[in-house]
Amino acid sequence: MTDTPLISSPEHSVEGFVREFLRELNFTQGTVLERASTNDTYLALARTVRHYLMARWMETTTAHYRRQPKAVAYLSAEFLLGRQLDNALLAADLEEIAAEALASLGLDLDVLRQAEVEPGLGNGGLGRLAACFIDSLATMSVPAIGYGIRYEYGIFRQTFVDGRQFEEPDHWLDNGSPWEFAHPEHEVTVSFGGHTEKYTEGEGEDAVERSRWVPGWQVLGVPYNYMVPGYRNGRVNTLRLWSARATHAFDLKIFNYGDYAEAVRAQTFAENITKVLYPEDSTPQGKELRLQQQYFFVACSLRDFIDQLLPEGFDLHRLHERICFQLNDTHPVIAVPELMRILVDDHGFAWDEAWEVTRRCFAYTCHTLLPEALEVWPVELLGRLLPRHLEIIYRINDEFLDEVRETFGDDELLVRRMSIIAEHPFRAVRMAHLATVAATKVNGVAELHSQLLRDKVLADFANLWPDKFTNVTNGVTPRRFVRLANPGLSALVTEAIGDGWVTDLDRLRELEPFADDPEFRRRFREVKSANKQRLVELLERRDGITVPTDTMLDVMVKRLHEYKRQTLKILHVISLYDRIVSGELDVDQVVPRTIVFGAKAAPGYVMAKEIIALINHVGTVVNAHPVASRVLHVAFPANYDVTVAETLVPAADLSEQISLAGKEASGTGNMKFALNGALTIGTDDGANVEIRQLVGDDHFFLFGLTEPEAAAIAETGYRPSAYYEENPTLRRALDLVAKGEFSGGDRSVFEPVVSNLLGEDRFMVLADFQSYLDAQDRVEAYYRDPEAWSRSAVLNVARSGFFSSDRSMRDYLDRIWHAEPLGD
Ligand code: GPQ
Repeated sequence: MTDTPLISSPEHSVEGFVREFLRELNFTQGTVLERASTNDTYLALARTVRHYLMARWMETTTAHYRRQPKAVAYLSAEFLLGRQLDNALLAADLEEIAAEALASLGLDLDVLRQAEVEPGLGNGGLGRLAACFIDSLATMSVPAIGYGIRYEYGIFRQTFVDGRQFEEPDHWLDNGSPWEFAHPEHEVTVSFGGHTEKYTEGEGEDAVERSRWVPGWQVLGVPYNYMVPGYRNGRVNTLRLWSARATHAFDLKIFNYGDYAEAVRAQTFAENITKVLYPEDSTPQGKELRLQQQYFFVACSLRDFIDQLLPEGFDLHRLHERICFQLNDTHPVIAVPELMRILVDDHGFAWDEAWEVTRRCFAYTCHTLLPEALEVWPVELLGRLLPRHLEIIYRINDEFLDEVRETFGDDELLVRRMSIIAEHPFRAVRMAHLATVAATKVNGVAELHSQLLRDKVLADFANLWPDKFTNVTNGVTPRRFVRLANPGLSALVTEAIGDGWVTDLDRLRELEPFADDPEFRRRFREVKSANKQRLVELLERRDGITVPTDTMLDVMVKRLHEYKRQTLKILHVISLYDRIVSGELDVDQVVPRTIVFGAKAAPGYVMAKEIIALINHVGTVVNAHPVASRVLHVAFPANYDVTVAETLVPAADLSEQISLAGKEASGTGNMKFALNGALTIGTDDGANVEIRQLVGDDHFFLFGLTEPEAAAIAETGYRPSAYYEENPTLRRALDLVAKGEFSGGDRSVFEPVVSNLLGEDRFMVLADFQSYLDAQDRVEAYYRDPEAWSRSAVLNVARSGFFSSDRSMRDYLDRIWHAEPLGD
């Protein structure tokens, strides 16, 4: 088969760009420059940029079809992409051309940038990680496809009313979505419900008992393709997100009965599946619709890969030679029984043959250590929605438990612990166990996390299959989070060591000598200060928040979760306030700081929402206090998202990474801050451990219990009130909250927060309080010496190259996928 020749890309010049842009504005957007709205011009601009990438996209896709290399399919319920325009301009090397072209038409690229609504198709770290990974895979020319869900509503928009969080729907598609390509002609059918039936295949001696699924209802999955451009390497990979529609047959039948309204209702029912992203991060809710979402996207994706991307007649016994399905946490794990079903029921494989193939096609990444974050599905629900899959899971479990008994003897306690099926408090499928049994490899996302998975969370499995377990420390893409987010630092670094670092971040090491160069440090500080100025302007414009310029910028941005301990940070602020107001601290001796929070809470997570309210109320009081506000300022812009992060991270001096040791799997914000020259104050947790090892103890503010210490305290019985009783500073801070200092004298408002800390304090905030305050004192002292501070900051940049997601991808390729970049 020969391919039709491709229309060549528009001319890579200002004139070429102008021509293409005007064509788009006139012929696609249907307007003229003089009457175009900002959204019209943004859409025309986006489509123009798209055209430059189109030929590369088609060529990459064609190369994959032709050469049939081993590929990676990254299955993830979340891809938190962030804005697309800048990344596409960067990849296509069009930044300057576009700016000039637009300027020649009297348009400002900066203004058009702001018109883009980011696709918020993820909750936080896990979804953003997926977006970084597909960026790196494209940049490294690895044959890879991302598969996920095209939610009509992404993560909710957060607003504050009287300091309390309210949620509003995220209408991200309202103004048009120029980065996606719908392909209804490639729709696939997904089944649900119904029952299974036994039947006999063959006769006499050859007869085999088989089971088949008789589904109860079906929906269609329509693929939407997104470009994933590699950085200036001529490659554009694909992200394929699925959207649910009612089946035509279903419609027709009901329409023919004359029940028009019922037919439309059925349509809505089907389309509900991809309507909204579940906003719980690390705390699954076990909702039926969520299981529908999971099966829906996974079934679409497997069908797509097997039926569309493999050549006709491909021998599925060799499927593992062509693909590794990477399971991003347990959300896509229902893919395991689905592949078994496809092989056994649709392709007539014997069970053992099918299992042999299946267990070589999957790898599983676990992203948590919290027991409540491990997904389980009630057997009743799974059996009702996916009866055939439940049968398959039971059989996988039976054979697995036989293996356990063979290896360890009849240890029924062990068997019960390891079983894929939990019996208490209700019968349920443990998705992490299913994933671990099926996967070729299981990985954690930072050294400490992988160690704790082996030693604690999945210890029985690691005993059985020690070689199955491995680590891949997370990473972040340097394109978005340094090159684009921090143009000042990028220019400075490039001037010093050339621009090779953008795709080879280890090269940042070459900056080390510059840390000792006073002129370089001065320019580094200049960049930091300009970045702060940008942030100040953003907060003013976006939120109407006024913050001082040129103070120490102390930032804690991440989902609101008790284990992440935003309460510890706010107790520090309260304590500073208290000591300033009481005169214990001389206000003129305090280093002025601006403390910025950004955090969304899951809408049903009551305590997290109380903590948000507390932060906002403390902020109001501190910012209004005539003395305290001279040195302290608290800002909590609502609706923290990727776009805000891109301005906030480069401006930060101090990065707060203060989870209780042993609770944060990795963190990725920590990496972004270090790469942008913030110093970390952090516990010995997640990837903080590796950051500290790399940047050096002298350039990192460590505090708090270690994981073994915290575990030992939990073992012997933790008594938070003891810390309260023994530590007057802590007592005063908590008493201020309790007596209503931040709630207009009303003692009831934050009573739940205070009593939780004093009574339970599951994440040992009080135990780490003094150690945290001491570390903050060290921060303050160090910050007074700008030369020392900026030297450390430069060394943080120079030594954080390891945290590129390109390195993460190399590790996955070597240790897990055994796939390779596609050469020219
Ligand atoms: N993470 Cl289980 C999420 O963002 N959502 C989740 O549902 C789970 C984990 C995070 C995790 O908390 C961070 O420590 C990691 O850095 C991040 O995943 C990416 O691995």
